[in-house]
Amino acid sequence: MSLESFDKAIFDLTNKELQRQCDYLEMIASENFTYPDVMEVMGSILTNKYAEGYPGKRYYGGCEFVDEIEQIAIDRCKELFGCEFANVQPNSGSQANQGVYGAFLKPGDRILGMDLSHGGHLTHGAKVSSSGKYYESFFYGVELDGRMNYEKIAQIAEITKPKMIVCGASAYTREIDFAKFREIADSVGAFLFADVAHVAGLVVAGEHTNPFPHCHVVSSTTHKTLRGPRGGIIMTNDEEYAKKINSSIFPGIQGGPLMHVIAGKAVGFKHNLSDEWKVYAKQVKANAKKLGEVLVSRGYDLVSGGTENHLVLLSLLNNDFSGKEASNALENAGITTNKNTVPGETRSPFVTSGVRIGSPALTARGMKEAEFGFIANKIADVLDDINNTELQAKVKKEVKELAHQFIIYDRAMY
Ligand code: DSN
Repeated sequence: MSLESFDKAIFDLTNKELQRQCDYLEMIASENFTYPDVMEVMGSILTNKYAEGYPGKRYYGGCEFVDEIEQIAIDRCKELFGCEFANVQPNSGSQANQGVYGAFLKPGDRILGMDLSHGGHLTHGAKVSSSGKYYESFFYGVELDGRMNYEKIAQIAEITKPKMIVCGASAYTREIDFAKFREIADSVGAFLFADVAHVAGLVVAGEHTNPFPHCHVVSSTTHKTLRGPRGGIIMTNDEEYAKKINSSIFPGIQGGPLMHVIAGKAVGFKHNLSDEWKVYAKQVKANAKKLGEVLVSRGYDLVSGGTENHLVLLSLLNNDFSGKEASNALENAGITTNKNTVPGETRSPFVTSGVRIGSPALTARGMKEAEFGFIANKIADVLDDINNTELQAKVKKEVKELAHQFIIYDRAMY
């Protein structure tokens, strides 16, 4: 029986979501459109298989084919990042990070990560996350110019003496200097952990500095700039660390691995290893740059003044409307973004003075600088007259027309 006849409610809602993804301009910096072949394998019979353990060392029979699949995913992941060991089982980026902490820390140990309100991530020690509950977390941030000050981070490390330093961000527009972080970590005898979820797709294309060989352990998600299935990975060059990571993930915090997703990771990695990937990653950066340039030319402030990666962070500290109002107005105009705090924030985290805008998803649809210039002007038009709902409706029609020129999925693919 088809999904349509068995469960019309879920069938219809999934189609509505497909329509939304096709009609709107997806500019949430952490989202992307994965490949139909990745979705094909994720929707396959591989979901039926239990394979607790690792390739060649499973607790169940019948694992000969999933062993090969996981090994291919591991080998491709290592090739991509240029590292020696990879665990492709984490179900998400958060679980990957939880697995890293479990492998190297004891409850109460000190970690030093980037402040969530400065562009860090919940799992980098935020008090509401288990990373801030089980470990004693301290934070560094960015300066008012939106950039990390490595000397200041070194001073904070010197004072707080963390066992682990976490680098990596969710809303940072400049390259992260992993070598400098390693110097800081070495100066206080700390372990260096990089979470490159946001920039991984750029890293593997050589469009962002590689965290290896500087970091002891690296985690990432596979669905953001990497454009693969939703999930996590952990990598290292040290065999002893790899063993600790493996047991921290299974049996530490996970049971049976999601073999259909691991197969999706393998397929995604094959895309990431292709020559086309380098073209895509370069375009992601060029598009974000264009977006930023046009917004600045229209009088808008960007945190750090521009971007070196896949996102821009619009600062509304000097505007009389908030990040929340701006992202709502843009949503009404068919442009999906998210509100974000900015350095020097004066509004609450539920309101904010910033909007994070990313280029990965629309680049996956084939859009280039010309389209990003057009979109940036539309964003500025909407924000210039933020309460004009008629204008929002007009822009919504225009961006839908643009979106439909860049087909990403059709019903037959899915
Ligand atoms: N939720 C992701 C982001 O938007 O950056 C991070 O996990």
